Amino acid sequence: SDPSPWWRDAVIYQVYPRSYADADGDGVGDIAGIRARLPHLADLGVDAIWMSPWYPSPMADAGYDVADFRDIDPVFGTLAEAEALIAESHALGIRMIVDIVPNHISSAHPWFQAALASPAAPERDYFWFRPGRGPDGAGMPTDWRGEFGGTAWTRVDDGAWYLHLFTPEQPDLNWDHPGVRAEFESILRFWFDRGVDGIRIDSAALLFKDPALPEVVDGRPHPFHDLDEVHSVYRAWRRIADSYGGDRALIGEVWMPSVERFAAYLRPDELHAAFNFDFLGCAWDPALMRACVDRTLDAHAAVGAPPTWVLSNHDVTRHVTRYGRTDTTFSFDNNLDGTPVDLELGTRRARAAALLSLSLPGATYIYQGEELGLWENENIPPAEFQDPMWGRRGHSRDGCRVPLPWSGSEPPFGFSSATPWLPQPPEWKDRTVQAQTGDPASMLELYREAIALRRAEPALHHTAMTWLDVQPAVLAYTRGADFACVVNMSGAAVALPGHESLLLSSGPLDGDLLPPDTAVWLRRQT
Ligand code: ISL
Repeated sequence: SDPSPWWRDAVIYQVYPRSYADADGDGVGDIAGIRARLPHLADLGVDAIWMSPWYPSPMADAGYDVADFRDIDPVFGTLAEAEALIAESHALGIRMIVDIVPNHISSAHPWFQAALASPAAPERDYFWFRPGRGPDGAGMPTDWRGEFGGTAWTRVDDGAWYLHLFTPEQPDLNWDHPGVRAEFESILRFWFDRGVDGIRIDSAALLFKDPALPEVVDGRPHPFHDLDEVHSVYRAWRRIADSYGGDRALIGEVWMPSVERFAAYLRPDELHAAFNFDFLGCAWDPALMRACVDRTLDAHAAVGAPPTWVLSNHDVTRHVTRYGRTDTTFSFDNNLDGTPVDLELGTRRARAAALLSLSLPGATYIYQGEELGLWENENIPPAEFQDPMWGRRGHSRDGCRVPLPWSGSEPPFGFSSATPWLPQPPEWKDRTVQAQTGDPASMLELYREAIALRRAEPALHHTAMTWLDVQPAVLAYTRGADFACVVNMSGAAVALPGHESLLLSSGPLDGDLLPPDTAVWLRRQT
């Protein structure tokens, strides 16, 4: 009933706990490190933290293989420390969102261990165990391909196969089983009872499978993606969230080719918000970007949900690198084809993109390190890759997961006293928090200033945006009565539209001209 709940226009910062800060000196980030570095997030001015998984896990998929949703992995700390972090964040006015992974659990989870112990174990029904095809059952039950590439079935000692859309260490749960529903509803309550303000739902459109296990055929309903039954789960979760007083948010990771199917998740009785992968995947191109913004606004307006703006996360190539690619091809994935990357260009565009994503209507997500202008580490030796996607798809997500540089002039840059779990580029010496603090030209000070202005600027809260016509390769729009954002995506400098004052600029101006790949926030004449 609050007309402007926090999740509608929050700035939400994704903490990837392995790589934020390491207090205990094992080379892996931990909760004690996050607590010690909480002032960084308070100075940045974010409204909320989204914590990637911190639960006990064999770490086959960096913690997205959860063995116990009600505790904390010892590498990160203890449940008591997590509770202290939630309290300390709240004391700073920062909300906490935890990550729940409902499609699968770890093969080390007691349910799966019990299921393995005997074909007759009732726990088998929590999963998708099936006999194989062929006379000796040696053929996989289906030809489904896993989400990371590779096969989606693994055979156990008694001859049965189980389904895993990700790695074999992540068996898929059977959501037709009432025990699975009950367990996750209880897990939601467990974290809401500990004061968390929201839940990020991993792979939210998976969960259900067509029990007939048909093959994937173009033009036929997909057997395991976006089945209608999934909505009943989120309706139940919404009732639980609402029972906590109305400001607990459900935020879905919903990758969906169709805007309509995507919007079906965003309803007053389902999810509050979902990540905008359309925007994340958009190339630095004015026509594509404008069309993407329009699609986003239309789709969300139709269902009354807040748009979200996401530039990077722990699964995709960092956007300094994406925007720095000097050809027009575009992909989330690593630069497998060796396309040249101009990091100076990428940084300039990332600065402009920050002003874009922080001034569009809705909520904005920041992936840790983006406020430092970090680029993808494309020089990690394959022998050091940790990501299971590497072995299955020939692509590693490790380059965007590298530990943050805090201080000093060489690795580990204050992240740890030990060697970090992934190598940091020595060139990050200019991108540490320490090096950037107080430097008005730095990415960090740009983010701090933009977030502070956004917070204080009434025109940036609960107002619509209207395009301003400058020229086709310039994205310009107004918010409220007197605020404007202008992003020059053309190859030449353009005249700024008339304004009363300049509020913020992503880079140096050329007199009254806005150089290419530069953005400004303006106070307009009224
Ligand atoms: O990573 C991707 C593209 O590079 C996506 O296809 C990703 O696999 C998908 O968005 C699901 O991601 C989430 O669940 C995975 C986990 O590995 C990812 O880190 C997580 O964000 C399995 O839990």
